Amino acid sequence: MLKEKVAAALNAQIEKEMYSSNLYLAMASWAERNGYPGTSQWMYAQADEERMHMLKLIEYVNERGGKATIPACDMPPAEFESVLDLFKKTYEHECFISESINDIIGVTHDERDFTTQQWMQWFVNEQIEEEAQVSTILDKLNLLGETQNLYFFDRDIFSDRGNTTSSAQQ
Ligand code: OFO
Repeated sequence: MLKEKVAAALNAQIEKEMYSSNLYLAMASWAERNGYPGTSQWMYAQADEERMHMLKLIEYVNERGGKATIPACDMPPAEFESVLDLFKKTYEHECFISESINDIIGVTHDERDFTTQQWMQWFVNEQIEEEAQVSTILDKLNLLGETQNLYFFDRDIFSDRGNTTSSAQQ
């Protein structure tokens, strides 16, 4: 049976994963409207991954005798400045999520819930991967520099996902 504080922390994370999914959907939609189909597909795929993270948490809370609640969610922004802005915000958001995952691990430690602590390791690894992946994309965008020839970046970006979606689908 999940302890109350652990269940509360996991439920708060469900909301964050839902927001992440909606944030990336908003980014996908912006990219689609602004002529970046590759970036848009990348963001749609990212939104799917975040939804999968949310489902993973819901299932775990219920399986362990807790009560997963489905929250209302803040509305993400609809407008962004540029493709670079999208990925800068993605990186910041992923760092925020990593902190949040660490906080949950702190709660599981305090509550001596070592089962959940171990289970959360999947999310720790996922965050390492996601931060690294977005940081690489930011490096590429920065290399393009001021002129930002985004045509080739956008054409190539979706193929980058090929190597990275697999762990989220486990
Ligand atoms: Fe982007 O990560 Fe969920 O957890």
